[in-house]
Amino acid sequence: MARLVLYHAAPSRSSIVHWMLEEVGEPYDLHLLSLQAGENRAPPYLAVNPMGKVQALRHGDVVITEAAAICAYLADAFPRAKLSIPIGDPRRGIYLKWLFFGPSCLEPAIQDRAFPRREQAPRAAMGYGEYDTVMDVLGQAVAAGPYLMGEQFTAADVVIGSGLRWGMAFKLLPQRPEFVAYTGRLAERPALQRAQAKDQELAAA
Ligand SMILES: N[C@@H](CCC(=O)N[C@@H](CS)C(=O)NCC(=O)O)C(=O)O
Repeated sequence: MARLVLYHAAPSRSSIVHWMLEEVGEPYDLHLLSLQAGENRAPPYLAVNPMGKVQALRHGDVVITEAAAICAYLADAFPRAKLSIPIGDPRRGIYLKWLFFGPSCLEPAIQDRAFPRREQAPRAAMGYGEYDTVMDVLGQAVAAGPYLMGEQFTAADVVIGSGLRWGMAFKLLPQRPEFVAYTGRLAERPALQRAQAKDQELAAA
């Protein structure tokens, strides 16, 4: 079986895939990079991810980048973990919607809140529309629970859940009761707890 290697820096966005790998439950290695020392911009890592960003996942001969793509890949590659909605199941469309909603709507909305534009961009020109709509849509999506796809926890929860956790921690998202309840349920997952504990250890080292 080809080995899984996560190019990782703690704390950073690569904690998203770190959590996902814990959910998958297959053995993996961490290849640590120091962002402070600029290792992510040095030629050896640029050969892995020319974007110079963590994260990247190596699986045998294949390298995958972009958190949501990696989570989708892992969910499909290891179906035993039941983190994907399989091809042929009509609910897969909804699952894919949430996987893509993370990087195309939630993250840009958070980033624009963190780094406001000098001029308000026209709603029609913004892929995510506007911040409040993104919050309302997500609030509704996580209200019923326990997870985005109902009873089944999936890779989409890792992507959206990570965005909500991060945004709330940095006070860039409102403490809506639905968000608090949903991220509270996620925080109870042993896989997330393991990844977090390891990341805290790495950050302190
Ligand atoms: N779209 C990328 C975003 C990755 C990203 O922005 N990573 C940050 C860490 S949170 C990074 O590598 N920053 C270092 C830099 O750009 O120099 C993904 O989903 O993996």
